[in-house]
Amino acid sequence: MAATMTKKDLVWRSSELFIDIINCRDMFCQIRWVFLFLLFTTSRCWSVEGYEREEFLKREYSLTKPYQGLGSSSSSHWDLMGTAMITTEHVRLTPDLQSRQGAVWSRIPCYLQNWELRIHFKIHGHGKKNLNGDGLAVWFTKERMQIGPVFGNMDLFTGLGVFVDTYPNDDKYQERVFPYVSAMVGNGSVKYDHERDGRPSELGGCTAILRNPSHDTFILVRYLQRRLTIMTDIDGKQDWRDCLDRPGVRLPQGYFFGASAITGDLSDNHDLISMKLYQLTMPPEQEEEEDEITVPSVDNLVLRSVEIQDEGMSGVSLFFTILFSVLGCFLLVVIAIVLYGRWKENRRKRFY
Ligand SMILES: *[C@@H]1O[C@H](CO)[C@@H](O)[C@H](O)[C@H]1NC(C)=O
Ligand SMILES: [Ca+2]
Repeated sequence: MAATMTKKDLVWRSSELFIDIINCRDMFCQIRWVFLFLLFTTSRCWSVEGYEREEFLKREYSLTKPYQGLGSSSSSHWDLMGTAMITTEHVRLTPDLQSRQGAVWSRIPCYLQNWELRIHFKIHGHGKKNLNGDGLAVWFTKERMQIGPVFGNMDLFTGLGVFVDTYPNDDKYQERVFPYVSAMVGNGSVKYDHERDGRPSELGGCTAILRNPSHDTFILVRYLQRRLTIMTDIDGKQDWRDCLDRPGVRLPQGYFFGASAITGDLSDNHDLISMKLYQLTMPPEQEEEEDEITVPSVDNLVLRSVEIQDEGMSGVSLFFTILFSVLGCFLLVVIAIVLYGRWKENRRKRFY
């Protein structure tokens, strides 16, 4: 429906231009109109970014104000769970209180091939920097409505998780400044490593200073031709900044959109203001015939697994083991020599 409306719109505007051209008296004016018309039509086409975003959001996959009947009514497209609560201004996934988990889940599986999700949210609370937590996540997964430890959702999920991690659990790596936005693709058997802030399985990410903002904060997740792109708009400048860009991401169709948040010993208000889903369309000649994807995966992804890290550690400990063994042997030899000397001396003393 959205596509036909855009086309109708285009035809209407074109005919208006045409009338203007006819009304033009001199040739210069007509040329100018033709030029403008060409510019207008070509810019409407795919030239700039190679794809088109439909103007109208997909209502059935979007969560917007007013959140009438959300969760309760049978006509609602979304379910609420845990501590998630609706106000007129937002859906509060968790309040600024300890040990809360809340989520919203779309009821309708999404079969769009290419899409863009824009999330308008706000994370705020009383805690000082790094004395707040734990963050929120946006999901496109096979499973839905399962409270759990991964930002309020189940572990071993199947699909895409985009995390806004506001607390550094792993303080070994001081180089990473939090809050940190990252993404992970799970296939049902990869664990999210909470203690290491998900580093072993992450596809990439970026620092995003977005807590207690004085302006609106947004994250954009785009899935186009197996390319996952994440951008942030958190400075109040209405400008998207690159965060993550990864080709070769295979996500099956028919998964559910959702958002969740969690607090632990530390807390924050995790507020969702809107989630807007847009369909993206490619020009027909660039549309690829895709084999059906059944299990989510990422091409050429090497999981930085615990084993690899352990090998690195044991390499260091091996060095020290050898070092101390050599030192130990050296010490034993020294002691032996000293003892032998004493023993020889004693024997000499006994002889005389
Ligand atoms: C899931 O991913 C892991 C790590 O890449 C891999 O070892 C495992 O075989 C995958 N499982 C399935 C069902 O594809
Ligand atoms: Ca964390």
